[in-house]
Amino acid sequence: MTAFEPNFDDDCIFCKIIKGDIPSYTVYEDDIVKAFLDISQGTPGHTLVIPKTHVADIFGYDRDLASLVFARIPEIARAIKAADDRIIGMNIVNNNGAVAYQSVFHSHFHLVPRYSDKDDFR
Ligand code: DGP
Repeated sequence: MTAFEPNFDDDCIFCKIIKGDIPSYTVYEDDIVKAFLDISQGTPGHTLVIPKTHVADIFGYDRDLASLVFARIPEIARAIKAADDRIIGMNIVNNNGAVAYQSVFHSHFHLVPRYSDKDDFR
């Protein structure tokens, strides 16, 4: 496996979550990623997947890091779906840059379970 060397930004709220300095509800965690519930639940189970190293946005990934992080997203999505048989779909959203509605500048993927076509999430 590629050597993975975490690098944290002391001012980053998600780096603080990774280090445990800010509490979060962990859905999944390994050496490479952490998945935790979004503080603002678009739908029940709305989860953020983040690399366990500080990368501001999609433009900061090299191929090795992308391979490690992206490979885990389908597995985490499947586990969330398997946890509740009411889940029939999922939006996976990644905002990059303030103009694209990114508000936390540590790259993250929103996994938003869908329960029906009436979910209040767009
Ligand atoms: P975005 O707008 O794509 O950058 O999404 C950032 C998300 O991060 C937003 O849905 C709310 C979530 N968030 C912000 N601060 C915290 C926090 O301290 N804890 C958790 N669990 N989520 C947070």
